[in-house]
Amino acid sequence: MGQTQCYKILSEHLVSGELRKGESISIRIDQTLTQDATGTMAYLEFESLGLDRVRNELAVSYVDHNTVQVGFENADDHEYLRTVADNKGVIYSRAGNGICHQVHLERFAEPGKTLLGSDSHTPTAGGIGSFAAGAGGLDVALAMAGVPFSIIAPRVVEIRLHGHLKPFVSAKDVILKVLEHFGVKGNVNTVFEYTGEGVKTLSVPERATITNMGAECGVTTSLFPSDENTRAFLEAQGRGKDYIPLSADQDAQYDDLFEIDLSELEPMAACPHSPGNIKKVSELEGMAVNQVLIGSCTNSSYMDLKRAAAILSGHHVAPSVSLGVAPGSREVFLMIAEDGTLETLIKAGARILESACGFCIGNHQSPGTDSVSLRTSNRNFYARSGTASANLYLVSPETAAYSAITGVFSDPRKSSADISGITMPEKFIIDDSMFIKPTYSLEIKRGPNIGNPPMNTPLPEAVMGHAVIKVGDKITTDHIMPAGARLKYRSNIPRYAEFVFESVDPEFPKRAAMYRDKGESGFIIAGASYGQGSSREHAAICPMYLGIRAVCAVSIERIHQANLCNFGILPLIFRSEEDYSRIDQGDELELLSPKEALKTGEFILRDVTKNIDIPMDLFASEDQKKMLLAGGRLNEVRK
Ligand code: MIC
Ligand code: SF4
Repeated sequence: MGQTQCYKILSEHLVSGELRKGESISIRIDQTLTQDATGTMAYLEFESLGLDRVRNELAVSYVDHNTVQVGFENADDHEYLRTVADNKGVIYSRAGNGICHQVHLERFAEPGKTLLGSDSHTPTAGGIGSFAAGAGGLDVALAMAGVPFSIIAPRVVEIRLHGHLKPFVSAKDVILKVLEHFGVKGNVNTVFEYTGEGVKTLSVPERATITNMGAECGVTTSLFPSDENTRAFLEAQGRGKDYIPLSADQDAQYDDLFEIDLSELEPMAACPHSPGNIKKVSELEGMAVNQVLIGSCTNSSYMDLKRAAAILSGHHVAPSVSLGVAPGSREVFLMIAEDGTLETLIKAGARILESACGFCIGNHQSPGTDSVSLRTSNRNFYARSGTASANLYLVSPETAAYSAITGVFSDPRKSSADISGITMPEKFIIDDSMFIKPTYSLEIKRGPNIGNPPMNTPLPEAVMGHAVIKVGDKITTDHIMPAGARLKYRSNIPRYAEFVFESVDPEFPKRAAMYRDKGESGFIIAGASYGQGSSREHAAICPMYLGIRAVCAVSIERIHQANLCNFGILPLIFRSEEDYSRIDQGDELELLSPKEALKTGEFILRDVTKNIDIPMDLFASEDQKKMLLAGGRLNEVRK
């Protein structure tokens, strides 16, 4: 039987386990990437392993998230990252060089390699045929130490593309269609593999838009084959030597099939407050728009900006709209500066933003009260933009640009612009001067805001306490640990912990700390798909710091489940979903014989207040069970 592309790469990298769907396996990681917001903790954790240098093939540290620098904290973080990278053998991509995923795709990602990144959008590199997954910082720190990465051998879903996109319909509309079909939950331990004739019509950056936002479905990664378009892209990047052809065998067997006729697609939008809440742009036409932002790791490539500029050319942004454009990388910035695209954007009234995550993570450009913001990014979670009452719609650069001119939600197919002549360049401007190669000579500098990674205590004999909070379905890591204005505390856990669940229940940290200080173990009660979204391990570390020992949920997303285990928090699942509604916030709870239960994975949660026993399951590998017993992975590896 033929192999899928996914299993070809996995079998090349298999270190332990049997490569069979559903089995726990570990794989060798070739490349790692970190970004500054998760990176400081990842390098602090790496330092605590006591190794003199990284052991994997390539490690890159990007600075792209915290570049606003209000106060000294971000600048200190950058200096720590620069010095620790030099000291430990990591390439440092300076602030200004661009967004990690876009830059990695341009300069480092390779077909057939494995890549682990401390950011959930690491699968962007799947657009070039790399098996690229997001993980918590500690998992990436361990991969840098040469420790294999554990995953569940995934089910592989074939997404077969036919036809070709019509003008003004774009790669973003493809992934929005995928999101409409698969939704944002229920796709754990799954890989999307794109096949079919339609694949050939998409360039590598277009493919990367699609694999980038596959993260919103919760899949482990998404993959495109490596073909002639991949070769052309790598050659245009001066990296022709990195090309290898790679695709699934003709007779590969998949677990599911979803077919898309690209020719029939139309512009789509993800509506508030979920990337899975999909409508056609034609259904939203006429709605007044206040803000349009083009950029982020999803849609900030050279071609994205060229197409947006072609639509804007000769027009001016509507008086009611603020238009911002953030090129995804310095390479893109140089390209648009050289060919006049930048001038077109400026003349159209665009505010040119730094080549960084910026608006996407709510760092700046928070929209006005109750306003409508159209963005080309990948997440429109509640309050992520910094304005809880705003309504965010995720759209293609074409829809964004055209709506910026009209001032209302508009179908870009009505634009009179000629975009037919816009094609991929044969050569990109290559300038690697913002990467700093390690010299192994600098002393590591830590500013006053940078603490040590906190450790948990081993699993106690009795886990007793209260349901400190009860939340509903689809709680994202943005709900748990806000970014935006709070990002600068990423290296300072006690301070950052003051903002856990800020947009849901601002009293949570005080309440949790009060129970913790009485010696109790805290419980979080949650609905389905708890912890979806980002890879930020702070969503486990900060609750841990506040005394949380167990999350009892209807379901938990993959990266967050791993982060909880890494920090000694039990990720427990209701055996019967209805039991979720039997527990109330404030109930007194106890896990019966937790150490014994850990062995079997079958727990009994006693609700002392209601006098009921609730069966819970722990779905964890043997390694994860050991971590949970030890109170987290750091306790284990430092033994
Ligand atoms: C995100 O898009 O949510 C982030 C910010 O890039 C996160 C990482 C983080 O929280 O630092 C992610 O996607 O993993
Ligand atoms: Fe940055 Fe946004 Fe991409 Fe996250 S999703 S890496 S914040 S651009």
